Amino acid sequence: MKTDLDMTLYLVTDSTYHTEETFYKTIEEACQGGVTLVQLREKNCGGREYLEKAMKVKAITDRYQIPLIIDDRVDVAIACDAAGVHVGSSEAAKKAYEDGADYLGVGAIFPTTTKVVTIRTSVETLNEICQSVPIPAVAIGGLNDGNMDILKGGKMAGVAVVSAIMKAEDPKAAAARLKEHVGELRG
Ligand code: TZP
Repeated sequence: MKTDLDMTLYLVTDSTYHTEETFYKTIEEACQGGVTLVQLREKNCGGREYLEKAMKVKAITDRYQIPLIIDDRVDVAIACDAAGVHVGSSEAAKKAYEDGADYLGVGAIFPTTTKVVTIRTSVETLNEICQSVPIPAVAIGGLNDGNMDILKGGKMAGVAVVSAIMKAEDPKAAAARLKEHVGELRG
């Protein structure tokens, strides 16, 4: 995986509440709004369909020079020349690092409406993790413009969101606002 990724505002996609058209449009607008990294996350897709989607998303992210990560499928990541693959791990942070993880997603910071098996994680735990492993950690889970102040002063490399962009009426504006907010959090 490329290791110099900018994780400031990390969009994790969710196609479940989108038509094909609005799905790609939302990703494109999020790129225009300033997301710094995109993960294609599909949980109900066969390999061929996943790759087709990955190629389409990659064509979009390439236009904005934004790296694309593929969730769970190394073969799809290689086939579409993605920047990396996201491998979910329920292991403790240190173990994931020792096993070779390049970065960690830590959460859920808040309850999430996205379909995912996760446990709540406090900001204190997030900060402890950030200090105990030398790889970047992004905060994830229920985060949006209205509640991310809770992360103020945190050592995370960035903030990852699904709904705050994928469900936004104006994904470009939402991404721009979120990115500015992450910048403020870091002071
Ligand atoms: N991993 C931990 S929480 C989560 C993932 C993929 C979902 C985050 O979604 P949302 O909509 O930003 O709460």
